[in-house]
Amino acid sequence: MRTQVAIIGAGPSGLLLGALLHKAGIDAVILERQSAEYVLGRIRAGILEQVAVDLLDEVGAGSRMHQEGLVHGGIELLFDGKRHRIDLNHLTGGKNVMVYGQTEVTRDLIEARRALGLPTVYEARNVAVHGFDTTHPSVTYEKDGKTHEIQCDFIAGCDGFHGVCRASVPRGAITEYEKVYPFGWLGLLSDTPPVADELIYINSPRGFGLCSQRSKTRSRYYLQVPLTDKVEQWSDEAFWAELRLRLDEEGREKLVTGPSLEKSIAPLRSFVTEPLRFGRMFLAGDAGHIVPPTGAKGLNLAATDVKYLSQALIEYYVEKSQAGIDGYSQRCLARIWKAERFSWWFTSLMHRFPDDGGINAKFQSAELDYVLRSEAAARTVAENYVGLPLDFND
Ligand code: RFL
Ligand code: PHB
Repeated sequence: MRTQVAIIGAGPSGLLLGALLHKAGIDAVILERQSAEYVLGRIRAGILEQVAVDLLDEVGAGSRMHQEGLVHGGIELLFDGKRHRIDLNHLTGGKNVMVYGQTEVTRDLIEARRALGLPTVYEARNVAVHGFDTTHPSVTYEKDGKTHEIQCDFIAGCDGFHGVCRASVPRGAITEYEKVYPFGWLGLLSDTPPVADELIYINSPRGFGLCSQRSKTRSRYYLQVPLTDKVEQWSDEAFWAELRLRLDEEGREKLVTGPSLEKSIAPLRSFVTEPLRFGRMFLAGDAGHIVPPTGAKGLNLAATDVKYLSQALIEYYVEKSQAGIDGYSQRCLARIWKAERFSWWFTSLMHRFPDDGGINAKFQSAELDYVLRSEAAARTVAENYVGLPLDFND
């Protein structure tokens, strides 16, 4: 079998790349290790920047998002039992974010791809990438007991943090920057109305908390927990009790609890791979970088990586120019490092750091006070939270 671009991974980055390439008349096949049901069962991101909203519209997969998504013009920061609103809309001259779950984004992209009859191979085992340092790369995989081979012009590594593409690059050709945080997030999804209209990011002496949502009737909450905690140790009752302790009085009164639909613990890390291009293979999304979720940037960065990659490939096929491909890494990394910086800063502002003698809490109070008193500082937070423009670094 032959295609122009072999895409590894059918998460949001692989699916969106497939859609952008199709729109430009470029053929692609997507190989995914899991089943579609498994991919849709992973509960992850909840916030889309305008840039990501625009990309879903661009590929014609945005209509349900506009019907069911919730537009938010602000977020709340809860410190010392008091809420402080960051007016995203006012501070950015009219920009907002969209509350629409990654599960739904993925579902819409899968549906759009199915409707167009575009090829996705689910449950592709032992995917391996070959010859990406030559002009004729290929990909092999196993399915139904047979080995298959796809010849291609390019390989797009959209296979997430634990994927095969980054792992296939010779160690000497890659630099990885990593910071692992000494805590994780325990998340709980429930069919209960959200505790507030907007998201509440909580800095409490007991640790960070986040009140997020998926709709008017479905909530997503997170608690900072030690890395040693196991999800089985946390009954739903224990989760709700701890969240109550981290909330303010109004939150405690309004919190509606219920059985969890899903509960999981995610570690927090900042991670960037340089470069993101290795001959004819590109890394995009979580395959190339991870942000701690505090800034809600992971899915959005995945979307902008593949926008840049699609532009580079379109330049190659339509304008017969290598320039976009040559500039891909640098263009993505300029955006990625800014999102990494913001996510690290917001994580540092909001979490309890173990064994620090209390100095971080003092830095955090001073930082918050500054953000609340200086409109320039608040605008910096808002501008980054809603997402920098796509051409910010060009
Ligand atoms: P994904 O979603 O991990 O998809 C990669 C796909 O590749 C497949 N795969 C393979 N396929 C074939 N062969 C192999 N060898 C393969 N190895 C892996 C996998 O099965 C998978 O289907 O990466 P992608 O597409 O780059 O998307 C990235 C996003 O998923 C991620 O950045 C976000 O979820 C991060 N994130 C958030 N991002 C936001 O923008 N806003 C948020 O509010 C937000 N909240 C979050 C988050 C991530 C979280 N966790 C659990 C990490 C909250 C949490 C708790
Ligand atoms: C979520 O709803 O899952 C979510 C929202 C905001 C974040 C992280 C996760 O910063």
